[in-house]
Amino acid sequence: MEYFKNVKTINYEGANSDNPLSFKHYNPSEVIDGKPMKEHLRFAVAYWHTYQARGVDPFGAGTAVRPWDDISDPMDLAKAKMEANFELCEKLQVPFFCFHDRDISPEDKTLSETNKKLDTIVSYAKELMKTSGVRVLWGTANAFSNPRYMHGAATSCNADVFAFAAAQVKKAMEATKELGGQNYVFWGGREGYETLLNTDMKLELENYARFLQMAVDYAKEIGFEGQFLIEPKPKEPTKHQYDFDTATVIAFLKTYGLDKHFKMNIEANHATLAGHTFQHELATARINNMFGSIDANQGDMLLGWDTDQFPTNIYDTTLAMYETIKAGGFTSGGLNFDSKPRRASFTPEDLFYSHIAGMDTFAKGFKIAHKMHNDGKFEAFMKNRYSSYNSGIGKEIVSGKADFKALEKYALKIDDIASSSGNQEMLEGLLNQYILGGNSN
Ligand code: XUL
Ligand code: CO
Repeated sequence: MEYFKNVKTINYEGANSDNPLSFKHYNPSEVIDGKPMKEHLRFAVAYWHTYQARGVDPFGAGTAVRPWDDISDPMDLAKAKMEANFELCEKLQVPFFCFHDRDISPEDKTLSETNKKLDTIVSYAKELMKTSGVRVLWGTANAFSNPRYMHGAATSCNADVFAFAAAQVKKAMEATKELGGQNYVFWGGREGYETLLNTDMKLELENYARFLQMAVDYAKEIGFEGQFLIEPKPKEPTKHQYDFDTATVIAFLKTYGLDKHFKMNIEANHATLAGHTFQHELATARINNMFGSIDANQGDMLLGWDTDQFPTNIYDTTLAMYETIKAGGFTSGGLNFDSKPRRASFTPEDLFYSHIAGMDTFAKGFKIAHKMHNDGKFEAFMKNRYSSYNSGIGKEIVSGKADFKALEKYALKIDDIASSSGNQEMLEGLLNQYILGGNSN
């Protein structure tokens, strides 16, 4: 059955096309640096926003109109959504999707019943993969929606909840492996606290580390070779999330000897909630060799929560792709649209318009970033800015030869320190030249 009857395959029609159901910048087969764009960008659809979200907000009911609205049996509905998923991904030429266990299959009364249902849907998805090229970028477990997780999952005060979460993650890892998932994501749903008056932060963090170690051990046991990713977020749903930002997560992983098993899944809106730019979070992951994958979206600078809007800001996508290229590009990771159309964009077609806008913004950002990187102007500026470390006293500092006494001896002889300008506005103008077009573009 065809779910999105009003939409045919979305094709590249060029920057001047009037057809809203076409790509203006994303040309999947265009080869850049020896690789087609689809392999550089590795787009993915997020199951939860695309098929589960109804547009509910604290002031009103869902508004979404979806082709599966008349199906009431939970398993028929789950199957219909899986069919719709393959159709949407194929029509959008998106090669991957990402899912939580509870997105693709409903929860039942007991864990064993729930697991049986998940097995049925996983088999069905595998069946659909036989005739489709669409694959899984990553899977994860939803260990935050059910009321049992009110105090957290791995960081719950209740050991039974820890055990239940472990069982759920074990099963979600098996499902991800079964579906050929290239990564497995840990986003710390409710791993955090509301008040330190009732929270043993030390025990909770230690338990979280124990939990992740068990996941590492189990992956080895079952031969799951996908990359483990942690997705930082500073707040929401809890007041303080333990995986606050990339630097915090790296420190945590290093403290517990887990760092070699994980990379980062950086989400733009989580970065800005943490008071960082998207670029900052990506750069922090990159310089620590922990760049993994991206949850592509954008927040609203005037709102303090995770609005998960489709990314349409060309400056942000350009700088994100610049960091991605500097990190060597995606290996197992990709660009997952952890984004949802606004509540008033309620039609099935809006699912396509919104993905097209996001894909085009990233495709254009990638092309601009690729040119910036190839031209090397920013890199050359930066290299020159730090050139005092290439010789003389600078070289002695970075090679570890200099100590405080040697530096004092040197400093006592300095009469005048020559500074050079950081030229920030010149560089921002150059970035504009790349983005807006001009001699360099
Ligand atoms: C929540 C969020 C999650 C993760 C997966 O803010 O981003 O959807 O991406 O659990
Ligand atoms: Co996310």
